[in-house]
Amino acid sequence: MERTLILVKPDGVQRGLMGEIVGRFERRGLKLIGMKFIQMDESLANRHYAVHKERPFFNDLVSYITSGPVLAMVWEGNEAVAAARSTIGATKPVEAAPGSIRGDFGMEIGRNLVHGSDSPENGVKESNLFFKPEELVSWSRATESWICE
Ligand code: IDP
Ligand code: MG
Repeated sequence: MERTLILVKPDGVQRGLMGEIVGRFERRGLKLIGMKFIQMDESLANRHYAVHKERPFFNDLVSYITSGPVLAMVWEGNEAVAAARSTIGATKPVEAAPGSIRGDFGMEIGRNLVHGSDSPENGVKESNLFFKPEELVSWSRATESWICE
């Protein structure tokens, strides 16, 4: 079972797209195990985007992600990382497939609405960066056998 950390970034929150975005993961069949609405500070942003530290867009990225509240979530499922990334779409919204979140709502890479972990290892690491163990909920979904054989 994999976990992925999903963020509705500040542009998604400001544009009133939280419900739309949550609904897409929910309808896909991923299972929500944690959710909180937070203002990221610079220290959390630096840790979350540490792999991008040397990139020319790093400072803009930190400003963007800390510019307003984000909706942070952990979603669980078989191959949850790949499933979430295909629901999110390509990093550059103009190249993202129509039907994906970025392909339906985005125009620019610096306003691409959503974050999703890029590997199962990072799914666990990033979930632990945003959530304490007691903030994640273990629950049985009544529809489970209709989503997974
Ligand atoms: P991902 O979000 O699709 O995994 P990454 O390559 O991990 O994409 O980049 C992290 C975030 O950094 C992107 O979602 C985007 O917000 C931002 N970013 C990536 N490349 C650029 C760029 O060339 N210019 C501006 N922002 C960028
Ligand atoms: Mg990434």
